[in-house]
Amino acid sequence: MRPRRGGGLRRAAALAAVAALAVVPVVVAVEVASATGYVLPVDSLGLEPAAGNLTDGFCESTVGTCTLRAAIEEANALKGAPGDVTITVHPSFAGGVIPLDNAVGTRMLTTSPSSGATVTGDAGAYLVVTQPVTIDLGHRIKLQDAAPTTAESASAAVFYLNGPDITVRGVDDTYSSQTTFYVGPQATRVSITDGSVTTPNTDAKRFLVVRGGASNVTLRGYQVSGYGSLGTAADAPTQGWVMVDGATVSPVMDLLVDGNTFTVATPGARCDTSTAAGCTAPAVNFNSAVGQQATRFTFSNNVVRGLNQRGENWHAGIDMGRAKLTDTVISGNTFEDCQMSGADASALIEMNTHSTSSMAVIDGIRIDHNAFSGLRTAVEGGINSGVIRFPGIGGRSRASRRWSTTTSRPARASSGRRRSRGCRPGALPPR
Ligand SMILES: [Ca+2]
Ligand SMILES: [Ca+2]
Repeated sequence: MRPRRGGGLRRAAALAAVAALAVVPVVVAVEVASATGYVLPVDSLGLEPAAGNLTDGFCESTVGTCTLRAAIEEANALKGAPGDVTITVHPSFAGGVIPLDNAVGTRMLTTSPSSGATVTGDAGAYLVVTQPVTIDLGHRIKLQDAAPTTAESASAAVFYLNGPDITVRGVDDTYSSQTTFYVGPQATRVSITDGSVTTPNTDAKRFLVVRGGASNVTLRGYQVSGYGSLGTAADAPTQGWVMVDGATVSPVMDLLVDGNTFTVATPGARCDTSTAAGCTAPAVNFNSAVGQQATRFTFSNNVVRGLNQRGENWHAGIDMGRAKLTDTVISGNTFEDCQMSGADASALIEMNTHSTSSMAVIDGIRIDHNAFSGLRTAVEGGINSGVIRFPGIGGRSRASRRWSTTTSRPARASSGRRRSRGCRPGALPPR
């Protein structure tokens, strides 16, 4: 039986529907939700575009189903107020995997979103979100490269989020041959939460790209493993987990990465591009070009696990080595079982590079209550690397700086914002 599509009722109609159908529990759940606006319940694993009236709040693709693409196109056309439009998985739909390939017709965006940026691999995007919407796939629908072992078999970003008040949650194991979540320059109040992704190999290049101009972007509650691995630390990187790109002119404002787990698949294995085992990348990387800017970047309550254990390429846990950052907070994180080179390679919290012409410019940073466990160095007595490395002498004249650093986590666990009890030569603004 084809699942019922119960979405898109206006408030009054929704209330009437509740009264009329209250004896059917599943239907009640859908219709009550629609009382706050529109609910667009996906009941298909296709990528057919929307058909018919795009602003009646009724999700309908060219083949009569409600595809995720059709639901997003309807949401974009509705231009609802924040919280008004929700895309869910229909309660009686089994869910599954939406296969992604290189057929251009399956993409909402067929040109690269990378203009003005450095990471240029995304040839478009399968799904483009430009207006307020909550997309909650409830861990039931995934989008995946249909030929994961074939290079560049799905060469577009999966989600291009480029508008206001967009929440995406419950999206597991979603990847193409390029970027999973690409947050564009028009993005504001965008939240990506509550999911888990492990890629089958390194053909999936990046988990998240945040472009300059984006503001109030939150990544929270994700477990991330796999994806591409960088070459040497000095390379201009195009692969990894969270990357800031194209912010050399307009900064990223208020980027919050909180409560996530970034894990190297099979730590200690030789980096195997066919499985992503052992491949390492920074959890957050501002290194796509010199001078990527962010104002109020916060990296808090995350776990970063298993970096550099093989010692092939040395990567920072957070690579700010060539960025320009204002009022940064790195707090409450745990770095587990990571290895440092002991030689002149990346520190776990890196604000330096091998070049004085491109090291970080840091104006206000608080680093506190982070824990480092299972830490190793490859070279006993190595003195040039470290847990935290600040910009060197060559960068000292380039900006005023306010340091605030402690490296121990308090014995008493606490939630919410933690305040440094260590040296705070310059107070940072309240967050
Ligand atoms: Ca419609
Ligand atoms: Ca592939």
